[in-house]
Amino acid sequence: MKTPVTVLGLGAMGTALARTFLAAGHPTTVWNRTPGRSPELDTLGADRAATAAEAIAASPLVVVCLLVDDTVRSTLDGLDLAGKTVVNLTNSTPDQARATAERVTAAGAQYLDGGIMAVPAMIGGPAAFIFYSGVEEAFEKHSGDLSVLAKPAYVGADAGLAALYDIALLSGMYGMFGGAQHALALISTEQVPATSFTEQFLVPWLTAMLTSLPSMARELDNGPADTAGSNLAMQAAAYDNLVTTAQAQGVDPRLLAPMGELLREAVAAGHGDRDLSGLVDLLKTPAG
Ligand code: FVH
Repeated sequence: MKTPVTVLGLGAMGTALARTFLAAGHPTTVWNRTPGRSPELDTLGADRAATAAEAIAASPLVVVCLLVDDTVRSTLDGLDLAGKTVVNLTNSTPDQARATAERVTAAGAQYLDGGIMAVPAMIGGPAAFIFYSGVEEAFEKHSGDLSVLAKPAYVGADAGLAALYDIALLSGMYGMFGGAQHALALISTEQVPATSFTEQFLVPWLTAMLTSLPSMARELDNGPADTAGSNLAMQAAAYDNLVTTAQAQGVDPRLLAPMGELLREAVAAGHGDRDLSGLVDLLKTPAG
């Protein structure tokens, strides 16, 4: 028999998680603050618990997927978690994850924090992965169960690490989307169709540029190397044209402008011969 699983939270993501556990044959108990959400799960065989406590009591493996950290706290605090493995897939900061780990551990459970790198439609599919951190024994015990949701990637015993990896990837994603939104705003000022511009030019260009990331990462690990013809002094000089063009076309440069400031700072600090990896150290400085 497959491990019985409880899913707390039936938002878009919790529903996808519960549906995927059910499809894989796990006896699945669900609970949601607002009763009756995602009725299709009943047809698929889910047991619906009336309270979070009842749902937790039903399974050794408890997966939590709520809106934010506060909701996890208010849902779990005071409940009997003895002997359970609690896997919290709610988006959290590293510090929030560590604090939840302490509370859940004090309540007698083993804790894993998780960062889902997928949208709900990707759950159970080949491109989805989930970072986990926390008690390694709990991960070893349940990685098979959790792998039905997405490829599991265990990143360490510090419960905050999965959130750090998750937020690092989300930060990269929002930077990429921010650049793309700006490009689309710019091009639409001349009535260029967004679809053809995106398919013919934006996606191929961004895809080509992404291939330079591993060499930048190697520089961070191994020290500066050849800039391959695109040094920061050149980029800082050209960047002014990005902001000036945005303003001339009536596009707000607020997503773009900070990068220009950073480039100028890097050149002023003597890093003009580096490539974009030279900005990473500059970003780390204020936080120490
Ligand atoms: N959906 C996505 O694309 C992303 C993908 C990556 C991971 N995130 C994170 O997953 C968490 C849940 O996201 P979601 O998409 O399921 O969010 P919603 O559809 O808005 O559902 C929210 C659930 O949280 C429940 N909830 C809200 N407040 C409370 C509370 N005070 N006490 C108990 N439960 C609460 C809500 O219940 P209800 O409103 O139906 O009663 C939903 O079950 C999230 O951390 C994402 O960042 C998703």
